[in-house]
Amino acid sequence: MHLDHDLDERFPHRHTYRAADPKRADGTRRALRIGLGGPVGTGKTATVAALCRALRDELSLAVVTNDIYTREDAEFLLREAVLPPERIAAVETGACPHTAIRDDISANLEAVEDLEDAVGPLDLILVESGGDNLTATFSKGLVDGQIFVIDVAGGDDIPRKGGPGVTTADLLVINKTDLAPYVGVDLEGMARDAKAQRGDLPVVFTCLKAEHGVRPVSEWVRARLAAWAAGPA
Ligand SMILES: Nc1nc2c(ncn2[C@@H]2O[C@H](COP(=O)(O)OP(=O)(O)O)[C@@H](O)[C@H]2O)c(=O)[nH]1
Ligand SMILES: [Mg+2]
Repeated sequence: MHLDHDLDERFPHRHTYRAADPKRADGTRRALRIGLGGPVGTGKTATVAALCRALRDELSLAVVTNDIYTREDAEFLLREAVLPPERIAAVETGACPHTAIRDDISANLEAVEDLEDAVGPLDLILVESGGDNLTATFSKGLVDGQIFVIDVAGGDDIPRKGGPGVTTADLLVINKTDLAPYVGVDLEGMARDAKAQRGDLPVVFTCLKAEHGVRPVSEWVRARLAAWAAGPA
């Protein structure tokens, strides 16, 4: 019927807000899936690269990147050799990048599941969003936790402006602290504004240009993994 068809168009079948099953078909606990969102250029790919370098010796990792029309982020990660090539998958989202992580997540789910099949069992899969504005969030059907990355160069009013990424992400990363003196940004003010928006949800400041600059994020990921592994099998 006409009306049903309209509904099908608006709500594709794999559209879901439910958390994906935490178990594999064989009953073991599947990889923890962490999404990284945030505006273009804030340092999502740099964070993914640094996390891979920090964690790859102790964990079995894979990455899914989302680009609008290209495979640029995946190609950067391949060039940097942060992981073996078979552990990096690219989804070309076309049109609107946040649709592919929030509404019709089927291409991303397929990429995640294919990685588990091809190189699993995996401990952790990082999913980088194509990046757009402050409204991008991941469907809970795609990831188990989300990191939102903003940067100092975007201005110190970003935390105050809020939006679902800033207010509800499981971890807010404020990157490029090295640029603060050049752009006249007050980091303490940013921290206060972020706290006002987020209450007890964690906020970390990073400078990925510094050695071990990703450590506050990798420590958060380790803690999430420990909690995930301790969950029911
Ligand atoms: N100065 C500075 N530049 C950074 C930092 N982190 C990332 N960048 C640079 O910012 C640019 C955008 O980073 P990228 O990870 O591609 O951003 P994405 O679009 O969010 O994935 C690149 O040129 C990075 O080298 C940082 O902490 N400080
Ligand atoms: Mg990127």
